[in-house]
This record gives sequence, structure tokens and C-alpha cells, in this order.
Amino acid sequence: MIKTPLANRTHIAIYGNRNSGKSSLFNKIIGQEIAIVSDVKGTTTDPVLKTMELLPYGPVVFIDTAGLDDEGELGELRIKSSQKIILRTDFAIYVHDSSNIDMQSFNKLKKQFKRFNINYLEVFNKIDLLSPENLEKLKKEHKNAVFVSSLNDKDVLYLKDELIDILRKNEEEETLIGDILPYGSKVVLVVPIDSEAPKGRIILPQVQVIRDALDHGIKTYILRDTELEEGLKDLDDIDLVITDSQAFKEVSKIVKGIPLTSFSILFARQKGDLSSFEAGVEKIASLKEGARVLISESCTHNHSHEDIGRVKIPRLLNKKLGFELNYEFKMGHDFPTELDYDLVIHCGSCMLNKKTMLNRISICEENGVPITNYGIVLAYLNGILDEATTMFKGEL
Ligand SMILES: Nc1nc2c(ncn2[C@@H]2O[C@H](COP(=O)(O)OP(=O)(O)OP(=O)(O)O)[C@@H](O)[C@H]2O)c(=O)[nH]1
Ligand SMILES: [Mg+2]
Repeated sequence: MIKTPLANRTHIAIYGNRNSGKSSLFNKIIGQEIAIVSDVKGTTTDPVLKTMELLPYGPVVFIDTAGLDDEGELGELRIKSSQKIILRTDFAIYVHDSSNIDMQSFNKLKKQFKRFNINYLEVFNKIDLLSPENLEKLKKEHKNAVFVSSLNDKDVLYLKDELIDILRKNEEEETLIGDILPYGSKVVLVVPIDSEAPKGRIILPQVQVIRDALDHGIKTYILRDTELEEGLKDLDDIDLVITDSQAFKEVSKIVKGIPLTSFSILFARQKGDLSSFEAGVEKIASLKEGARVLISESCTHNHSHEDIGRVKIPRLLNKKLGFELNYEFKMGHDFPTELDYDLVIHCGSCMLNKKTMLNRISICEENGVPITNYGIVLAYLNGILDEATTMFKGEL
């Protein structure tokens, strides 16, 4: 079964004080008893993730978090784990306990939502414990909120409908090529099948470009680099050629005159901000010997990526500059909020959503540290960056 990659799912995180009923709502929304529910404060200690199809909206991942009013040393650690989730949140549900409302705690989190550009829905839970008069009063005071009892299935269905409505309104189309090419245009994808290509399949970025082309009625022709020259003779009026970066130089010689870019440039543009990454890469030329470079890799299990970040990029950079830089490596979802580096080089972030990547770019900006990514650095070091980004110059 082919599953939607986690990074392409809308991340919906549930926040609130301890005991407000976050885990109860989480279980009810996904329709499974996954998170532990109890009347002991602080039952949920680590974030709990569950992917699902929130129809008719689409693929999402719900995240249940630890209460934000936790106490003591362990409590602080739990709050930190919830706060890390904020960097990955596309949309938040804030759960109040209707009979024990703590606006101070909510207002504190609201600041974070604002900082990271997260839309949210306020939910007042446990309304079964309120008198009808108190419920009416609460509804008047919080006009945009949703009022539920997680014990009542109808309430939860209503909440889900409201959620779907808001998500649909918030949705911006995230496309790889659908916004640069009109319906009916023609694209050639160059996919080298060499020793680095996985056996029997096409790698995820390529699959995603194919799907995006199909979604937008863009005609796609897929060729190996070795058949490209012959293949182009069969095809007229190609609008764009997209190649694996490794083959860029060779492909560039063959496709003269046709706009050319690479899969990694398309992803840098979709998952982040091409202009920040390009500004970041320009800083390489002014790095001094021993400068501190953070290489940030978001997945921990992909050895070919690891090789690019840990071995290939440092080697090429040292060679280009003629001296050694000081590299530090961070893997997984950890990204420091205080940065003491001269440059951050981020992976292509196929395992992260756009929001997370944009947040990381903001953190770098706040710290005055330039950031770029693997695809852009490799294109720069191979001398193809200008050619691969020419077609996007107008939008920078
Ligand atoms: N009466 C009533 N009780 C509820 C409702 N929702 C949850 N509860 C109860 O409230 C208690 C806390 O629920 P949880 O879902 O564990 O709360 P939580 O916010 O996940 O709590 P922590 O994990 O400790 O942060 C449990 O005893 C639930 O059965 C509700 O709508 N009405
Ligand atoms: Mg819980």
C-alpha cells in the first residue's frame, strides 16, 4: 500500500491544560482508543501521533500533546515536548475545560500560535457539566469557539465538520509545477537509472512531481538521461525539462534552449523559500577557515541523504574554499532555537512539511544566520544554480 508521506499531511495538534479532555477528544475524533484517558492530571506525557483520512478534506495527522500547565521538573520536560510540536503544527485545536477555564494559559499559547503563523480553533469541552445558563453565557463570550462534550458522539461529529470547514478555507494549494505551467503543457522528467537508483521503484520526489503533473493536466514524458537526446527528437514543444541534479550538467548540454531545472530545486521552492536559500548560498564565498556550519538532516533513516549531508557536501565545500570548515550535524526533528553558526545547510526536507521548514527559516533569520539547503548548495557547487533557477527569477 502506498501511503501519503507524513510531510504532506496537515498536522493538527491538540493543546490545552491537563485534564481538559485533549486525549478524550483525540480518541473520539480518530475513532480509536489510542491515547490513555484518566482523571489523573498529566496522563499524557509524550505526544501521540495518529494519521488518518479526514474526509472529505484529506490526509492529516492528529497529535495529542501533554498539558501545558504541567508542574515540577518532569512537567517542564513535558511542556517542552509539547512546545516542540508547535514547530510542526499546521493547525491547532485548543481545548478548554468549560468548568475550569484558564484564559491565562490559553493567551500564553496564543502568542506562540501568532509567532509561528498557526491558525487554531478554540474548543470548550465538558459542557455536560455546565448548567444551561452557564453554557449560554460562555457561548456569548466566545463566539468563534465550538462547544462540546467529548462524551457525546454528536458533539464530536459537529466538531469534525467545523474543523474540515476551517481547514478547507485555510488551504493554500501547494504545488510543485502546477503554478508554473498551464494545463496541457509538456514536461520531460529525466530519471537516471544508475547504481544509486533504488531497485524496482522510483524515488519519492520523482513520484510526487509525476502526481502533481497529473493533478494539473500536465503531460509528462519520463526518460533516462541515456535516451534523452533520442527521445527529444520524438517530442515537439517541450515546455520544461526536470532532471535529477546529478545529471544536470550532461542534461543541460542536450536540452539547449528548453527551460531546465532539477527535482531538488522544485522542492526547495515548494518546501521553503527559494530566495532565502539562494541568499544563504551566496554567503559560502565569504566563509572563513574554521567557520561553523550546521548540517541539519530531518530524517534519520535515509543513508543516501546521510551520505550527501555528512560526506559529499562537506567534501565539496572544503574543496571549493581550499580550507576546512567546522561541521556540526543534527538529525531528526531537533532544530535549535538559538543558533551560533555562520551557515545552516538544511536537507531537502522531504520528511518535513512546509510550515516546519518556514519556521526554521524564521528562526535562522531571527538569529541572523544564513540558511540554504542541500539541493541549492549542490547546484551552486556544480556551477548550475543560475541555470536551474532562471525560470523562477521573476518571482524572487
Ligand atoms: N464529564 C466529562 N468528562 C470528560 C469529558 N472529556 C473528558 N472527560 C474526563 O476528564 C478526564 C481527563 O480527560 P483526558 O482526556 O485524559 O484529559 P487530557 O487533557 O488528555 O489530560 P492530560 O493528558 O492529563 O493532559 C477523564 O477522566 C475524562 O474521562 C467531557 O466532555 N465530560
Ligand atoms: Mg491526555
